[in-house]
Amino acid sequence: MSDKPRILVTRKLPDAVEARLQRDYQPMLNPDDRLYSTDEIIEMAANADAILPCHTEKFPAEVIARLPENVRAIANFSVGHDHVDLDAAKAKGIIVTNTPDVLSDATAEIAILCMLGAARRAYEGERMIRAQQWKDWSPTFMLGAQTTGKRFGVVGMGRVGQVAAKRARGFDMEVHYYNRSRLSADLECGATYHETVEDLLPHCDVLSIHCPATPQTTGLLNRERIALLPDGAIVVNTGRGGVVDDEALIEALTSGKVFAAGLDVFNGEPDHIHPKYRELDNVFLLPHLGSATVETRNGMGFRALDNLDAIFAGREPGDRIA
Ligand code: 8YV
Repeated sequence: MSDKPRILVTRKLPDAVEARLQRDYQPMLNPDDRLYSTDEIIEMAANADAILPCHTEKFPAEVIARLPENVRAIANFSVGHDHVDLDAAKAKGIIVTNTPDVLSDATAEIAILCMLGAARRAYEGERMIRAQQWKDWSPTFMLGAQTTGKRFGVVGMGRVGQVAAKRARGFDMEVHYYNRSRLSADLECGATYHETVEDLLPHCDVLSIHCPATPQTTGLLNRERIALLPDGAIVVNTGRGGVVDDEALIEALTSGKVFAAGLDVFNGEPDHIHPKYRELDNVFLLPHLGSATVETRNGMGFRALDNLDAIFAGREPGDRIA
């Protein structure tokens, strides 16, 4: 019998990642990519030394409590970790890791796509052509908002926020940000720091959300804060849906207070997002594609495996979060 560690892999991962798993571990793979129930995960975990989940599998305290003692680690295939109760894991002695850095470029690309898609009315244009409704052109046809030279405001200037800001500078945008702590000058790259979200918002022609979902950031973009944005601002969210109060954003999109929004993440995703988003023309919607490139998904898998390699070699994993 092999003495290689047994890894419960909850979702179908890229081929190169699964090949490395097969080489170095005894993986329980999910070739059909079926979404497992919590009960199934608990049951399969009886034969696992570690679990390699995605954000689609939830580990609140009550699930962590039910995990068998043989589970030594949860090596996430994600940078976000709002799906895992870190305190509960720590209390139970389960090591938790994530996959930072490797998805910053891909997610920042999607932020810029969301910004431009929203600002330049990409959804309306796409739909018009596909529906054979493009009949005319005129100087006042489908005018959008120009972003070049405008102000790009970032909430959450972590790794992804910093790359998004760098890309926005490519559009000559002036970068403003709020972060729990101010960055050093070399990371700030001339961006203007605001000590509170309230201070930042009036400076955002484009507001791009990159902070993690925490109890403190839940519903952060609410009615009162939206009122602080300049009229006609653009809202971009590639972080987590929970940071946005959907009713408030939809109200602002309907009134025109917010010109348009580009959203890659949602409350209730994938199939219980606010239905009104589907009806609005001034939203550019993507199904959580932030990290969805071959390079990045391989990078995330390899990073999760690097963490597992360290754990099972008795070393400290590079991306330990609990
Ligand atoms: C991933 C993400 O696709 O890593 C994250 O936090 O939001 C996504 O880009 C997903 O979480 C994978 O589990």
